[in-house]
Amino acid sequence: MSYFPEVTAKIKYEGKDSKNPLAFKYYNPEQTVAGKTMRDHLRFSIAYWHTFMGGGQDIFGLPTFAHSWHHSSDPLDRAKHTLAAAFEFFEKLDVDYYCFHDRDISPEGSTFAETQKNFEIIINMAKDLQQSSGVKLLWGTANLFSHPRYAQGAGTNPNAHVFAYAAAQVKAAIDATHVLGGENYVFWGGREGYETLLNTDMKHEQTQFARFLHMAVDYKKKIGFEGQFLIEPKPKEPTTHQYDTDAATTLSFLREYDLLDHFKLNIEANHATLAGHTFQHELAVSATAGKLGSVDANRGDTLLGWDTDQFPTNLYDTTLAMLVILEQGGLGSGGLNFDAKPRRTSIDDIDLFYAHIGGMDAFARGLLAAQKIIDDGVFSRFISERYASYQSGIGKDIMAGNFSLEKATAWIAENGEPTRKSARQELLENILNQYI
Ligand code: XUL
Ligand code: CO
Repeated sequence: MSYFPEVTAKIKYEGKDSKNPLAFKYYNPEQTVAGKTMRDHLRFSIAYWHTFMGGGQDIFGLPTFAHSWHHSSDPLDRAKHTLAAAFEFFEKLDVDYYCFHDRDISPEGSTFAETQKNFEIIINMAKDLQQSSGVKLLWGTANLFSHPRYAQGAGTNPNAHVFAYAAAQVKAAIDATHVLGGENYVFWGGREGYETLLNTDMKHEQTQFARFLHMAVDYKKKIGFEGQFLIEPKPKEPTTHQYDTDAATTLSFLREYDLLDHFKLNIEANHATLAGHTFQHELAVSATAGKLGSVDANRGDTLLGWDTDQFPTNLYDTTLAMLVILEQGGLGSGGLNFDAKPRRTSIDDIDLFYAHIGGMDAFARGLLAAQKIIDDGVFSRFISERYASYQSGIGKDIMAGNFSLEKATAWIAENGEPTRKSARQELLENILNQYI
């Protein structure tokens, strides 16, 4: 049985002049770029929740998609069909990785035990499908935000009973990720934030959230799970104030609560926009701290201002993102996970293919442009010259900690006014355009 009968073969690279909508124009998985295949550079991953569980619903409207794998009225049967459709999709799109939440891959039961039973059945099936297809798990995570019990948070819930429920759910999700050989495990603080300080003890919530994460770190060590723990910053939606607002805030939280050694960040493009930053900024803040672990590749719509989770198509964004990724030496155990959904008007199953093909081509072009920028030393040469005064004389003393306010006063008395230099922004932007 096929869920995607219109796609009769694996999607292939046909080059930029191809008119075939079911072909890659730029993503050529086996093409080598700076000693590594495009496949290994980009490590594409499919987000289970959007691609297979998304129905096209939004806050004003009902689902618009009618996927064949959702037809069964029995939740577990539906989950099995969905999993089979997912692996057919991974193989036809020729993508090596996927990501899931516990509650999108398997249904919530009427008790905790029944939920765990469902999860176990589906995880066993996923294990077999991974083995037969060679597709791997980039990361697993727990959905601690959809169920009404989590309305006031999970690790930050004012009720310890809810905290315990969330902790038990995370244990099962880490176990599943471990069994499936997941390369990472993600914590997105869905409802870990607050709406009003009139009912919130902020210090308490942050401290209990840190306890939650420490418990996960202890458990990871105990079972020998080698995957990387990741935190995914997001500034708002669903709560007004999220504790993991952006990369800098999250790094500071991890440092304050002695968690920094155990986590890296999963940076999502649309979350960066919502935080009032560029995607490149959030990637660079993480990479500068040695903490850029993985990427949720999508884009927002600045005219709408909410988390639209669109597929990435902007070549400036993909090029500048790949520049940061290449400069830090690649994605490591992370990947480019398409946390993105087709618009609710793109109602056909085939639209899922078009959407992913476009995103993959956009990142392939970003990779090629970024590598050329690096090879030509375009910006790196300018930047090192811009800071050259710190290589000798007083600059060297400043960086070595051998300067002081008194020395500065004496030195300025002798040397006077500095010579001003242009930062050349427009020229550099013109040069960037030559590479896009
Ligand atoms: C929500 C979001 C999540 C995380 C995983 O905005 O991005 O899907 O990626 O929980
Ligand atoms: Co995400």
